[in-house]
Amino acid sequence: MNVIAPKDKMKPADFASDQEVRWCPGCGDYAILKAVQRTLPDLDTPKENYVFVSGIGCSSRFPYYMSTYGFHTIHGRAPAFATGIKLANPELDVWMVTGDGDGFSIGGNHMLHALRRNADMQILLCNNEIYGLTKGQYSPTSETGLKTPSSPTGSVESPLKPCVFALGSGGHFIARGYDTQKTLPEILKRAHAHKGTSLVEILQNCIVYNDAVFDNVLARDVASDRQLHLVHGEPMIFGKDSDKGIRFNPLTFSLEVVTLGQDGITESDLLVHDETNKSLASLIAEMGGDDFPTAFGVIYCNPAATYDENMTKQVEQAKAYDPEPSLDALLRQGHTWEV
Ligand SMILES: Cc1ncc(C[n+]2csc(CCOP(=O)(O)OP(=O)(O)O)c2C)c(N)n1
Ligand code: SF4
Repeated sequence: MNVIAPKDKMKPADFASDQEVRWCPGCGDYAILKAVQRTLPDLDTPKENYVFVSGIGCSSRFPYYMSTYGFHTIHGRAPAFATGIKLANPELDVWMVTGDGDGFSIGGNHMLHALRRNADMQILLCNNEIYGLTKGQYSPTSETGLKTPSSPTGSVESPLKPCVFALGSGGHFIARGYDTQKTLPEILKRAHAHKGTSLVEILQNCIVYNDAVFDNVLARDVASDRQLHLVHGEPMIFGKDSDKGIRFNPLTFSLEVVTLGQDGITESDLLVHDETNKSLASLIAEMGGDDFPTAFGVIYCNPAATYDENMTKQVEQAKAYDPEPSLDALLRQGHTWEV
């Protein structure tokens, strides 16, 4: 009897290419790259089926550094390439990597339709709230008042919130993490397990043009009070003494931060995370700023039929209806006329 030896499990190093990484020393993109390389060996995809697709920006150099198939495409148009790749060969495991400028400025419209269509792929949004590659102009996610070469007296725009945008666009999987987060691979695995378009916003430090912009949420001394790590089915508790929580106030139809033990408040008063609840997801996606912690983890997960499934089905139906279609006949049907 022939025994087939089990294939050795891939290692993170197997996904690192031989290209010299050209990000600035200390850039958050390094940690994101490592997190992705740590994630892939645990997935059930054959190595040759991975495809990384990006637009233009520092973060969009990602495919060069992965030892997988990849496309470094044009500014803002990665969703169109990624969708086309998935439709042409649904066996492929498509990962799109983009920045806040690439994905939400020039690429905002394409991003909207990718989320709405729901082809099965992962979108990793490296959000550093700035244009890194073009030397620090403000981006759609930059804070109001940010002074940059293109907003010398401060941006007067209100920042776009990627997770809120994704929910509004009809996205079915929306999560948030940050570059140096130890559990980022777990979030990426959940995104991968979801059948449909998954958007993962990853807060990413640009050490050169927007350094420490997330320190009010991520710095060690404030982290436990400024971060809420979501667990489906668990009450929303945070704070360094695990004594703070999120409650829904039905009178104001809004969330509020409460302290356990104060005014008779107990754990049973707190909201329990339900990642399938879209109304709850939109309240959680908005959290942050001075009054609320920022939510990390899976904000929304509610699978639906995917674009690639629907399209494959439609093609099969069309073939069954007419096994020998003629393009010429198709062009000549209906209203045609001689000029
Ligand atoms: C059509 C077009 N317009 C503008 C540019 C210039 N450009 C290249 S990258 C970029 C912004 C990148 O910012 P972001 O997506 O946030 O990525 P980061 O570099 O911060 O990772 C711009 C405006 C371009 N390459 N092509
Ligand atoms: S400019 Fe910013 S985003 Fe670009 S490589 Fe340098 S640190 Fe990273």
